[in-house]
Amino acid sequence: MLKSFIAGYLTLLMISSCNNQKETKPDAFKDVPNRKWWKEAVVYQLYPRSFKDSNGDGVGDLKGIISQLDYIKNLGVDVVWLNPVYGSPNDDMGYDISDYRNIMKEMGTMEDFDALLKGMHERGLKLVMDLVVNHSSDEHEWFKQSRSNRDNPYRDYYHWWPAEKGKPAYRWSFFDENADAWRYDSLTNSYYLHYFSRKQPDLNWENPKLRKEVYDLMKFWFDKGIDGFRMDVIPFISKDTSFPELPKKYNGNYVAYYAKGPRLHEYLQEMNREVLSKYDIMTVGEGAGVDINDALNLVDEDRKELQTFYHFDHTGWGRRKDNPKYPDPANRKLPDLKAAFSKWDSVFAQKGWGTVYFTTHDQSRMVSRFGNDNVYRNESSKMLYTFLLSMRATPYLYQGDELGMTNIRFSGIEDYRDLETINYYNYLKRTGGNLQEFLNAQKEVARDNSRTPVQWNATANAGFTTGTPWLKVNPNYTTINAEAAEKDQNSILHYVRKMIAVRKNNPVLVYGKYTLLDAANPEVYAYTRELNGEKVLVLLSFSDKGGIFTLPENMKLGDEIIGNNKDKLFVNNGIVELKPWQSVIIKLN
Ligand code: TEU
Ligand code: CA
Repeated sequence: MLKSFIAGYLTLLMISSCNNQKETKPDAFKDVPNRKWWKEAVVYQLYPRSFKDSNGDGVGDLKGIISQLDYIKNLGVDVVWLNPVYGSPNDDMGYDISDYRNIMKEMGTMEDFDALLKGMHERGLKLVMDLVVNHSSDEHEWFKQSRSNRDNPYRDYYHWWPAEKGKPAYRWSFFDENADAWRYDSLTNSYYLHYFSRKQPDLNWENPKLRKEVYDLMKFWFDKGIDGFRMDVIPFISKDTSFPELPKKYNGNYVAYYAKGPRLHEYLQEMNREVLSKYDIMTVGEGAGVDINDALNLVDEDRKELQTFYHFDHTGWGRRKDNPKYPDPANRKLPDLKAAFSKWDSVFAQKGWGTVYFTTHDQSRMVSRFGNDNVYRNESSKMLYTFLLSMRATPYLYQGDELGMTNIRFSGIEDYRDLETINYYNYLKRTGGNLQEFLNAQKEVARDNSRTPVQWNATANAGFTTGTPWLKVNPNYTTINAEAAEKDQNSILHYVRKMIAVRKNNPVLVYGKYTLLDAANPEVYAYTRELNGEKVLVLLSFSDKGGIFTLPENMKLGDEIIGNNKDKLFVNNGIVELKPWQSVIIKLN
């Protein structure tokens, strides 16, 4: 026993830790064909309400972002995706737009916006805005007109159902307290359609006038110089306007049904022709309801629709299959997570391009959900970034994850600001549901977990605001904050910068072929990436127990490119023993 241990120790591979990767080698990508800047870009998602408040009203704003542009630039990211900053009554925090060509009062002015865009471009950062055109706010002028009279010229900008035809077939609503997407409006004795809240009526894309309005407003922003759009629930824009009962084949899956409208591709091709093709910009569609069979059709270059979109497959991981509003620890099996990401890699293996992310403003915190936000917060955050930045897809990094921010886990309903949580709570209350069970579940699932203010330093309210923040600051800001991370060379923040630089210096991590290894391994996620004869191995422990990985025959480990652990990787007779949440990228000889 002791003898074999010593023998093993002697064969221990000594791998030198990574050298300075900060400077991007200019020629690193020179042999790669069919390059696109948006494939190579690293995107930082910025939720402006919670980023930085400049005037003490408790709400983040454009001037606040401007004050932190160097922080963003220093991460090494290329693109910022900014959540909606347009005119909005904020029923759904900006996803209910009342004025598409203006800036929300709380966020600042159009002058501030122009200054922000200029400041970003001066630093070589690109700006991607949110395009929310499946629905508008009910306070948009179009809707005010539309609902006023059945003969109003704006009537057909939305979907109306005259009450004399009887009640329309049921449609499920994401956010309505009654879970019903048709709402009766007595003003014209009609129902209007809203897949989201009742203050978010769905726009009628059947109407060419509405489509032209959308294309015009897109041009308005492109002409200002923005670099792209993230398109909110874009697969939902086309509807079967006869509104039949939900077809049986969907088996109650409204989201899948909503994403399969009959004219979706026609609209996207028209949008491409009229607008997108005229600019060098990037597009990313929010792919709610899109399955692997539809996916390529949206992003196949030859079809001229979108460039990329993001899927939701891994967001059901660790959640109840029948109702993802509730966590289910039994559904947290690593092989399932690998299968989801591997499946989506294969969809775009020949054509098209994907994205990869863990957190968004709609998902809870990365480290709380996929890592261990307690004892292994540092290691597991770094491991998760190693994954995001070594996949063959455009990575999206969400604000605050680079600091290892965690779920806030509110205990009472009064702390929440998100309508999804509040309206579902009211729905359960009305229908006699289990409120305590729901509140417990929201500690893990609620969208507000990722929307708490960015923790800048250890002063009051984490330096986010001098006033009262619109959503409470996580009390752990006294230790988890940007200022502390900056001073600590071992911080997640420093690692993220290093890992971004590694991606930028290693085209194999962007374009290389992805091959999953040891699919059934319950603790280790292992894969290779391969490009032009160069090959690397990525090993990731997703466990408090670390994990064991057996090297395939003939695999020869070379230099370590990056690792999240100070100690050398332990390799004994072809067996790699990973420490808890350890991650490493190694060259293969
Ligand atoms: O989200 C659309 C979407 O698919 C949601 O169902 C999402 O999965 C849900 O919020 C998860 O709990 C987009 C935006 O990202 C979201 O913030 C908006 O609320 C929604 O559209 C309506 O515009
Ligand atoms: Ca403010």
